[in-house]
Amino acid sequence: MKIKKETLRLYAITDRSWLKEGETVAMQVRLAIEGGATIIQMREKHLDFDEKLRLAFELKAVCSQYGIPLIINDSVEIARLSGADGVHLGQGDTDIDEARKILGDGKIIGATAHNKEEAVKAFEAGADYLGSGAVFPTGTKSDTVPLSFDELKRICSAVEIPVAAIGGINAENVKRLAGTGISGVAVVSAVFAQEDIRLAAENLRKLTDKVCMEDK
Ligand code: TZP
Ligand code: MG
Repeated sequence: MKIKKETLRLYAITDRSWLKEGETVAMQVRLAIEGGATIIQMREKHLDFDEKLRLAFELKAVCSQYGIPLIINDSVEIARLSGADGVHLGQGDTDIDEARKILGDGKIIGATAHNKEEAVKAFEAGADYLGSGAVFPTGTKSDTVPLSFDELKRICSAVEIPVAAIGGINAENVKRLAGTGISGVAVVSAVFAQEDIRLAAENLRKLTDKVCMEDK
């Protein structure tokens, strides 16, 4: 499904390791959306299939209340069964055309692209958006490879779908992405690890809006 650039503006990715006492992922997602997250990804690597499915249903209900799309990381099957809005596929996950056959044209398929070649391949295979990084060092994912701003620029100009930068992005460094052509930023810790999730999302959304508007 074609998505607007603005939909990718502040892409908040869940991580239950940041839950405070008495807090649930659904509560965190609600705060992120109220602060200005424009799209949510459920990324819970350590849950088993049934737990992931249960959480996906719960998050879908929250996201639907606000009209915000819910994307499932890695699993086409969880995306399909939960009625989520789409799936995000890494280079090692299901092929994009296979995912499209299962989910249909009405769903969003996002893909990871580490360079221009992967970006063009994913675009031609029918991806609706790209996630590209890591643009900054991150403690959230251990196996990231640095992505230069120049390569990010090449990725953005090579495809006709929106691109979100990912990896170590926060309120202090987001400005440095101006001029790359990104449509938004995808973050875990800059939103979900913060004391006040709603305020953190609101602040990062404002800063990211500025970065992306300047590029227009
Ligand atoms: N993929 C590339 S970097 C990354 C993922 C999932 C982690 C992003 O997390 P953070 O906390 O925003 O650096
Ligand atoms: Mg994956």
